[in-house]
Amino acid sequence: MKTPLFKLRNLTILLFVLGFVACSTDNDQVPIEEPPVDNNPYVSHISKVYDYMPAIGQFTNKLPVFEIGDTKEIMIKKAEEMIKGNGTKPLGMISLGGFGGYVVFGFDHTIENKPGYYDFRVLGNAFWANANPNSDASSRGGSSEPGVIMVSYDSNKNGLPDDEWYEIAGSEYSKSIKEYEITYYKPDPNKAPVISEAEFFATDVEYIRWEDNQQNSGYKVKNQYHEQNYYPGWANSHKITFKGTLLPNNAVDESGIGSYWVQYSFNYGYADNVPNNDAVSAIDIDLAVDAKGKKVHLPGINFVKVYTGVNQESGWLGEISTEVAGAYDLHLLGISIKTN
Ligand SMILES: [Ca+2]
Ligand SMILES: [Ca+2]
Ligand SMILES: [Ca+2]
Repeated sequence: MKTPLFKLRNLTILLFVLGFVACSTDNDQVPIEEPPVDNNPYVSHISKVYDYMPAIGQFTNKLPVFEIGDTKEIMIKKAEEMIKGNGTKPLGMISLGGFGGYVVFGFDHTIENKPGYYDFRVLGNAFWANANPNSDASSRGGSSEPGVIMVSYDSNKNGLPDDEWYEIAGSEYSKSIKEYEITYYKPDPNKAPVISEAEFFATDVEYIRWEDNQQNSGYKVKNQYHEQNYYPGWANSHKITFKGTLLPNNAVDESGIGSYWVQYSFNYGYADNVPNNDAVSAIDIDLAVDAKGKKVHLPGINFVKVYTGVNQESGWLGEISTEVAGAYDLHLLGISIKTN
């Protein structure tokens, strides 16, 4: 399969060039030093993918491709092939689907937590919009699909991710809902699709039913751009539940008529939130907190889990779904970004 460099929706948003530039946000908590040239598409220090389960999404079963008969183990291997670097061939990309879809990977060495410096970076496919109809926008936007990052140190030294996990407390940590839970129900392929004039892009506005633990429920929409099954093809159960920290919605219909959606970036601390060569995509291990929100100091990390952190449909752009295209150790590459 030829790996698409961009999502179709990302390419399409580029066609909506209207002549404004989204304003940068002023925030003294974000890295101020730009990294040297480091957007090398060949570098990832991931050595193994331990787990992969996307949620519902327009790229689920496509990135990576699911073929009839593929087991979860095969899909994990396919995900690994995409995001494990070998230094010679370009990396691929995996999609995590909507809220909760995740990947767990590890490195062949401990990424050191250098005091006062950002330590690693998760690669995604975020990019800034060329234009934004809202010239008063207070943050940078375009295609930002923030994923929550969790880290773990191999404290029992057995080479396996069976140690305690810590969340990287990004800029939205205090505004997020902890212990959020969402359940998606497997769609019945024989169900008659529901069409809505308002959602011109949709081929079924009641495609996949979902319920969360905050008394919300709704449907995930199927769009005309992606016709495959959006429910993971290897998941046999009639429903699938994901848990985690829910970030605020970040997509806004800036046109007011559904034609121009901007997915705004958060200030710091997430995957697939800003472009890979932007200093804000760097992560400081000292942002890690335990399950009670208490700061922890880790000597380094061996494992990372990334999951889609937002539960939002952004019109014809589809659901907010984090992509992962690798990860690397900033220190190993000689990239030095101070935390203040
Ligand atoms: Ca650090
Ligand atoms: Ca371990
Ligand atoms: Ca993305």
